[in-house]
Amino acid sequence: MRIDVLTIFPDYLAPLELSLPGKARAKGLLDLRVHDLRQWTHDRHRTVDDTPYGGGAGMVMRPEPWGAAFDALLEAPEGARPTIVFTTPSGAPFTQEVARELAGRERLVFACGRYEGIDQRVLDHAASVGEVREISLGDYVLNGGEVAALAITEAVVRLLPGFMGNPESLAEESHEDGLLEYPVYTKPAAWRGHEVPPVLLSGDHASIAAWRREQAVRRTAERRPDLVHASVLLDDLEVRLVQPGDVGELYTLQRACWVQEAQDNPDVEIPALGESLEDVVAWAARDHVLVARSAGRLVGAVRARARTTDRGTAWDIGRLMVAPDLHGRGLGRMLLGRIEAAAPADATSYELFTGAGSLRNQRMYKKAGYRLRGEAEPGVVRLTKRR
Ligand code: JD8
Repeated sequence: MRIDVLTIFPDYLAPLELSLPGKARAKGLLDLRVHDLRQWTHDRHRTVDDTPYGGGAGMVMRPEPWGAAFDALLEAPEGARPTIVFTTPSGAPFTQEVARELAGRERLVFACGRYEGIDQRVLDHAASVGEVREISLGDYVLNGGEVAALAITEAVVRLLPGFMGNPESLAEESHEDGLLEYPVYTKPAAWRGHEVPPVLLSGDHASIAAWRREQAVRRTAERRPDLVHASVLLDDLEVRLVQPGDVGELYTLQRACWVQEAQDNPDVEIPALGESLEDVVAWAARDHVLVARSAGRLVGAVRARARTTDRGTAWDIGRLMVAPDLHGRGLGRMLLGRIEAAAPADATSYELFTGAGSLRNQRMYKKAGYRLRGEAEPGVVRLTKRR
């Protein structure tokens, strides 16, 4: 693989000389070249930026140096069609899947911007000389694209065939099987009063593998429910729209799940406990209702409906329920993610309510990005999240 990096701060990419990419180069797996963009300027000040058309703060990177750089780097028509990666906060999220995809390319060219960004015509032009990918490292703002190019290069190069001593180890990694890493330990078996989990000292490989999987599922459910495919949480879990045949179980599950709410909020009237079967039939037909089923039983559900406000459409989420015996597996967080994803395109916010005394629920909602918005009525708190 050949990788070219275009930047006005070439020293920023010096770490690529070290560690992984350094070894890949030694193994002849990687031809890595870092270029100072200013070599394609022709004025005394080697200018790469100018003021933005339309006004506004900051400076924009001029197109000419980029055009000249691409001309120089891509002049060999017989060369492999390059994938030109613009690292940008407005790009598609970088993931292990994208890393695997890029690792299959023969040639990558990283265009690292600075200032307020690169003149858009550079990206439009680049599409005529290669495949253009706009990729973001994550939802936070950096001062330039170099850090992202560094990270993406490391994630890609380590996937190059022949690079990892034991390619098997790749398969077990986070994001490779959709789960986060399980906790790892090494000697000594006891350290400052902390013991290594006994199963890891047992030599029972089946139990060790089961423990590691259980830990990985638990961590993923708690920290990254968005990564959790339903079937990971419960072997044969199915999530789908409610059907008439579910409503009896839905009524029963609702009554079971709101017992805890009544205990946590003794002075609060709980509508869910006051509803009849007919009431549940009515809202199951009116609202967008998802149910989760496993092993032939209804194990969870959630409903939502759109509400027009003066600040756009709100997606009112409610009746999020998980069978009490299945708490702690991330089912609630997964259902919350699913119902959010089902919101209409014009929804601008999510809104839900829970008991002021339902601290476990509130913790889960806050972890999911919701903010407390005070008491909607005595003993009931309102939480919202911008979409
Ligand atoms: C490229 C210029 C700075 C960004 C005004 C601050 C990636 N995940 C990511 N966060 N930030 C970047 C990134 C930031 C960049 C450039 C990538 C070029 N900036 C700009 C817009 C707001 N300044 C990134 N990948």
